Amino acid sequence: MSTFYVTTPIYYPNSEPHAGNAYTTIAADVLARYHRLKGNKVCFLTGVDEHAANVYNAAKKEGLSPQAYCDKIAPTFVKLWERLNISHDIFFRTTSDLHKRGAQKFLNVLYDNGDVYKGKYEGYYCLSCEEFFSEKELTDEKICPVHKLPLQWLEEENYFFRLSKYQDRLLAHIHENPDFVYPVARRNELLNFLESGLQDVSISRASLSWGIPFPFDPEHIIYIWIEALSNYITALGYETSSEHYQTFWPADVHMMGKDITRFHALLWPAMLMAANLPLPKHIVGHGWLTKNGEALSKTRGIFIDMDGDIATYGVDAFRYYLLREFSFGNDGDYRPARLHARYNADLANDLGNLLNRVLGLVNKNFEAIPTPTTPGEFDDEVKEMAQTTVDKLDEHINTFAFDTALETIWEFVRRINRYIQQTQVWTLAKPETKPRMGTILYNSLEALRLISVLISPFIPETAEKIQKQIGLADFDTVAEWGCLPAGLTVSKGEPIFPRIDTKEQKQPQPEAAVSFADFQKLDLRVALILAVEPIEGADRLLKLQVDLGTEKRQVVAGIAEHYKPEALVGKQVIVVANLEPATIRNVESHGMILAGSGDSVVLATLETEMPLGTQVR
Ligand code: ME8
Repeated sequence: MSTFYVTTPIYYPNSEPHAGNAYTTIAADVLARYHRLKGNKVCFLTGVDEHAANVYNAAKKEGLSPQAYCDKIAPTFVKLWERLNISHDIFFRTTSDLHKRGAQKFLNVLYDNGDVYKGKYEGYYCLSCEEFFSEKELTDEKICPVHKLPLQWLEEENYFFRLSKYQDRLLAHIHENPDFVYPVARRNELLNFLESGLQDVSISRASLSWGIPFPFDPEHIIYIWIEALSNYITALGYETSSEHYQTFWPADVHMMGKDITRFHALLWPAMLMAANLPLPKHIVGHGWLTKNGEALSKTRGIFIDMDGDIATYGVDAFRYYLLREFSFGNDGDYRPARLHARYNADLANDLGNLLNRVLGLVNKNFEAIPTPTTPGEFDDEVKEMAQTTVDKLDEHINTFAFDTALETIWEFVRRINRYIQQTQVWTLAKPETKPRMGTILYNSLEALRLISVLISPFIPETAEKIQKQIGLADFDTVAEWGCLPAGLTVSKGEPIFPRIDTKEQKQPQPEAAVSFADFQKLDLRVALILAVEPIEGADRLLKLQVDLGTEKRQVVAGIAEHYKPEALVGKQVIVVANLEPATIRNVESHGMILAGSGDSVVLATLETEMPLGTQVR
């Protein structure tokens, strides 16, 4: 059995957790759940980084001891993780004895190996980042580039770690292991930084009292980052080299935001090299979640209303939105209207309606899940797609492309919707076609079972609901086609994602009546999308080449936020062929593509394909 060890950062408990922390933790949870699903032995670690100056200051403000303050805040993290269905194995606190003893042992090893020495340090320090900034990184105001708060001048006698000694080994490691740091942009940032040279880092503080004392000089406490990074091994039982530690170290994935990738990809590996320990396999630094374009920040009071959105849409919709909407390595702007749109389009419509429709047909026509006796058109295609979906999903998860992973599953969901449509299964209730009807419904339910397995790392509650409705007693984890037993009694099928209409949403007003003669002026034609390209500088627009049967045209469509270019090629659409040509963002457009346009945008198509150029009336 393979093992899989995934971690989140340990978060500062200077205040309650926010959506940025949730984002990282949900992503790590997907990995942990996915690997459990594959039968791997998993350890998922998260926790809090308690010995921080910002924690000390927050405690002081409330008139509490730092420990009492941590004891109050740490449980709010646990509570949020429960609410978000996070399946961590360890919630670690750095005020625990296990950590204190482990961190001290680790420092002793660094010292004994000759990589710790005493020297003098002075510089500008950010109490929120817990980091010194060099003059060249700062403007005259000496403001923290991350928190935009004034920095403090610190001068003291410190212990130093010989980070510079590891420059060449780090460079070689990152070059030789192209997948050590994800995504590539982050790797390049690090390589640039490394090329400019590494300096030794100060790893002790004499002026602070809140922290873990140096094992060989109790006047000093261990610099928070050194102590914090070591949590990834101390939590496993590094101190006693426990069996757990031996099983899981080195970590498979350290998941975090891009703000702290440098600590994890340079300082931490250098410390591990100094201690002769193996390095973690992947350092994944995702982008910033922003709100109205601004970074979320405990310090500056910019946050996302998680409670409100979860109360309205449910935990799974929140998890789904975060993972589906943003490309994982890039920044993403959180927009409640987009959550709403995704809920109605992807969850309620594509998935929820599919389940409901299939269960409805089974209930109406059969006593229980029918036996698939009568293969027919499209069955093999659906089965093949099931297998390619499983394979592609694995690839995407292994490269942390959560959005593409979900899109891959949803392509399959939409394929099953089309299967229902293509086979017109609801028309097959007559005795002579009923066996075929039973087979199509069996296949659709098997597809839904498989879909429930594949979505379970992302939206576990929904996955369970689907399996219960299908009639499975225990959660079935087999990601292979053909495992659904016939004969199960399915449930009536409560909607798993009831459609939500916002109150303020305006009901579309009927337009003023047009004459039939006016309507006839429109030349609507069936067309095939041949090629699609993005338009530079226009996030919402795509440039499409379409075939109208008699001619080819270029059309600009405002659908880039709803469709990926590659998902459009080969689709039949309806084009307004006699619209005046227009130039949009310097690109000529000769016609318009029809689409349903509400919370989401969905292309209008014919129920079954027709010859290109066919008139639509
Ligand atoms: O840095 N968008 O803790 P921290 C996305 N204790 N993710 C965000 C985010 C945002 N706007 N804001 C925060 C620390 N995060 C140290 C870590 S680890 C040995 C020590 C997430 O409470 C993201 O994962 O400041 C980021 O790296 C982390 O929270 C920082 O949490």
